[in-house]
Amino acid sequence: MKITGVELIRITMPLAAPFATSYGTMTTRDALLVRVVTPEAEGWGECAAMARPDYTPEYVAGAADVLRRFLIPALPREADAHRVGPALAWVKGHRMAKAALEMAVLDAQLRASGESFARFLGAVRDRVPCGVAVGITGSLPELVDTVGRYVAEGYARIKIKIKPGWDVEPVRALRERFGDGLLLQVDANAAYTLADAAHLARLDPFGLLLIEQPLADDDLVQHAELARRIRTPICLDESILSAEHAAAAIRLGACSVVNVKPGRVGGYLEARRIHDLCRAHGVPVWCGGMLETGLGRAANIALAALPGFTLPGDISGSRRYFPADITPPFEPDDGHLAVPDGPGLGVEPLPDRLAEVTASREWIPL
Ligand code: OSB
Ligand code: MG
Repeated sequence: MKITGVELIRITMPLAAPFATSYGTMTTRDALLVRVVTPEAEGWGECAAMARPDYTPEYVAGAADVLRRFLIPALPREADAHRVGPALAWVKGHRMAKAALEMAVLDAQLRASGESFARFLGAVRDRVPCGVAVGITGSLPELVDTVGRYVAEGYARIKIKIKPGWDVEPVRALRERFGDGLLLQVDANAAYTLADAAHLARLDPFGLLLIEQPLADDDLVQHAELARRIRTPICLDESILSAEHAAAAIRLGACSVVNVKPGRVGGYLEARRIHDLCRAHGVPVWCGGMLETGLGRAANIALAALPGFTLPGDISGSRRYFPADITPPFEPDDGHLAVPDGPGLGVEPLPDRLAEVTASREWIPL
């Protein structure tokens, strides 16, 4: 099955509500889609990069550039996802761009063979529990109100974004309103330093599932030290770019939980390796999110159905993100999403909807 060309599609999707983190506020999701074309089938990839290089160094326009300039020309002509990573390994970094290309090749390959992402990856469940990530709000009442609506909708686990000045009090407000039974975790997106250890220990009494990425991306040793000073389990997101990073973090005691984001680690194959490694070490993993469209969401749901994904992920219904998605929306039922079982991703963009949100398209023949 030969790849004849690759299309890069940039889209702009208004978010259902602004999403605020320790590093900034987003109101639209500017994303890059990759369409791989073969005579037998086409495949879709979604690049996790955001418009700005604020969560990780990659950003949409940079990802499009490295794809067109280096990654797509280096792609093996034969559509075989296992060959994509090795062929692109000489390019340093740019994992989100590489992941999007590998995802599109894998989708084309699986659509042609009739196999689903879930089956290919080794899923053991046909539905996954939904968690939801709640941004920093303007006030505590607004936070309690927002979380209350998600709890009423059946979300199994709540994650709130925190930053210095917005940490202990929001957690206290949620525990007071919803009790100790609520599965609650926090995500700092690297906003603290080790000097904040005593302050972060003030979260200990609240019985959080975990604190995600409290310190800087490169601070593995500091995270290990922090883990000795607080009781809340530490989960790493930004720090984990590969299975090697995960192995080092576990060995150092820098984390006891791992957030697996396929884009951040270079693709679904590397994500599965991290899952396998963590499972072998008894380290729970969960599937992170990057405000994906239905394409990335479909693949993430398949990944989250693997046996080591024992915690609910940042996998919410489509409407939590977008008033109108580019695929038919994923709608939770009883707080769960069904794992797609059609060939490949099992979903495709709705052509009219995709056209509405498309900012530019570029065809790159191979
Ligand atoms: O840190 O997990 C993060 C979104 C964009 C970039 C980074 C992160 C997030 C989220 C939202 O927390 C996850 C989601 O629901 O898609
Ligand atoms: Mg995170």
